[in-house]
Amino acid sequence: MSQTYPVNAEFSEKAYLNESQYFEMYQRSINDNEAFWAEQGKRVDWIKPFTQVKDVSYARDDLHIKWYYDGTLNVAANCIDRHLADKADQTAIIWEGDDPSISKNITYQELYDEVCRFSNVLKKLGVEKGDRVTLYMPMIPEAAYAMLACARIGAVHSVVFGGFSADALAGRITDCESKLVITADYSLRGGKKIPLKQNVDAASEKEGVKDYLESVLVIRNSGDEVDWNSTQDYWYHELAKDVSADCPAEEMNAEDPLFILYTSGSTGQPKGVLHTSGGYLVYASLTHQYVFDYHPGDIYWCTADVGWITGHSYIVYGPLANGATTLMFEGVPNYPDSSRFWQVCDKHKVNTCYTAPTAIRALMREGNELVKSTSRQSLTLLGSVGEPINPEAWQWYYDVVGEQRCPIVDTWWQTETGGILISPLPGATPLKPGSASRPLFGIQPALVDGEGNELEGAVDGNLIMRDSWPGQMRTVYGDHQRFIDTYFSTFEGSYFTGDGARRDEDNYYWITGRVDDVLNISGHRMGTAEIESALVAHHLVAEAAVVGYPHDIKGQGIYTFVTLNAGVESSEALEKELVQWVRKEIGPIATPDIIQFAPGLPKTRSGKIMRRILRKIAENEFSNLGDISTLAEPAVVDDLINNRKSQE
Ligand code: 6R9
Repeated sequence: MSQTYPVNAEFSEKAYLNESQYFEMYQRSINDNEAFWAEQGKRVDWIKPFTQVKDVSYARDDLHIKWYYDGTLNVAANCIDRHLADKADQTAIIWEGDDPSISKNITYQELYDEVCRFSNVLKKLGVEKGDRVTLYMPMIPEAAYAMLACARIGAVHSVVFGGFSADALAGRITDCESKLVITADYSLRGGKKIPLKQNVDAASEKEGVKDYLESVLVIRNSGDEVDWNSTQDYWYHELAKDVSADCPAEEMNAEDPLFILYTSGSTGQPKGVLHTSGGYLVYASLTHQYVFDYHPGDIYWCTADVGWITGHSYIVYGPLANGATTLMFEGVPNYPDSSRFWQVCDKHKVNTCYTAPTAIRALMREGNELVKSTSRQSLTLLGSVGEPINPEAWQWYYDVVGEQRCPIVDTWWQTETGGILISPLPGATPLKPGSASRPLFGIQPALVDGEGNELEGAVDGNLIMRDSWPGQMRTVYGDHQRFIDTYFSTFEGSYFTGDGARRDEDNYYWITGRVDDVLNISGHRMGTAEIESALVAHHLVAEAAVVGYPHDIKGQGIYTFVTLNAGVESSEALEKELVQWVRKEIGPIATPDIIQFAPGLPKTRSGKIMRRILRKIAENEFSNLGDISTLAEPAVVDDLINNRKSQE
């Protein structure tokens, strides 16, 4: 068992909450739930104050989740306008370019002007309240402007990660029927250019996209040439030339949609996770304040991309709702070299650095010298998100990066939860390396067995949530039944997270990973079914099965078993072709690490692929295959074992 680190006394002195204050506030949030959330609702400015706090039913035949639902507000006004009185000249966003010589500071006043201009450009293009707008953007300030501009005029943004392919983008445009895509000519990462506009062009040629897509708004970022379609494409800088830097903020109901964000599930099609306005903002603001113990003047940096939920809640909405200074980084951890993160910390005097285990592991592999070449004296708090952090990586982060001075908040949450649900509070929670520790306010985690029976004490089980919280997703866009089936059917009356967890004798939670067919590759969710359907779409592939296996840097790697059509010979060239094929179909994050050609896959007599067996083979655990007597053809297992490929 690893050691426990007591609460850092110096940190605790200055923190909002110490340990007993956390317990007291947590108890109140559970015992007097509505009163607690009514009070927290005041952290945002309402146009019409709410009188109703919560209307939630997790019952399958009447599933609904509503918070603050008779109140009205505008999210962008909460993130910008209300800070102008005392923070107009304070930096809202520090932007650090991919090129280390380029950065800029954007004050709250400048943010106001930019977002209003952007809003007016959207209006010029005919975007109205309730319309969906897809963003396919680099990590540049315009990504935040565009999100906030949508929020300002009541449009619903759907940010698609810039690393996704044209195909993946097309599917996400048609699913939510976007009439506008906002993109840039190119994005820049680690000195390499990614042709975003070209991908949008390719996406707009895909089936069904033109039924909805009317215009493409392009930010000039790299300045390189791009193809131009004069009936559809608009340069942002041209439209922005003659618009006003004032734009009224639309009055929105608390339950009006704020954004859609697609995420992988255990079936093929990504789900459009829908978040609404009031509750989401209250929750993002609350968690950002307490988990990062954010005080005015602190410089806060979350290294995520705005294409993921972490970027939404903890680069843009949470920090800006709190009037914080939030750093946005265009680049990657290892460019120009692997000290970049710490160089950025020194350059901008960053106090809080919130990143992912996969980045920590990759930097750890480069050794301590690069870290030690930087000062990092401004850092007081470190954070982790996206996947379980292994104790070795935690220890390195704590000892080497934070010099044992900075608490680490290991924050567990999901796209669906909108904000952090389980995490240490830096001034309140003794730390155990690898544990996300305790629930935040109003959060009631429980562990259940496969039948849904609640498990007590120190035990392993499926992680569920008993009650709602304001930041919870409200539905799957366009498919409420899928929302109910995915999250509220496995364990009646509770929200099922899809994760397994262990609770220890101190009531700390240790997330063990997904219990469904969702992989976690470098902290990014990838459904095995999505990769399988991409492979099967190749004309030489008959069948494919995808499982995860332990990977040193990425946490999990992608192991694919592929059966070719009869008469097709396997070859190294075909292997390479299939890898490229998946990258083109989904994007580089879905790149298979291993392709094993298999004449047959292990199946039950009813034809179901036995993934349990494939997982064991991928994990190199042949002695422990379990019962294979129910297989239609047990002999295929020997062939799979004999031809297992190992990680290079
Ligand atoms: C925020 C985010 C969600 C899945 C989640 C879990 C894993 C996230 C974690 C963690 C262990 C942590 N996960 N944070 N596992 N410890 N601190 O990552 O959202 O992309 O939707 O992924 O990531 O498996 O279910 P999302």
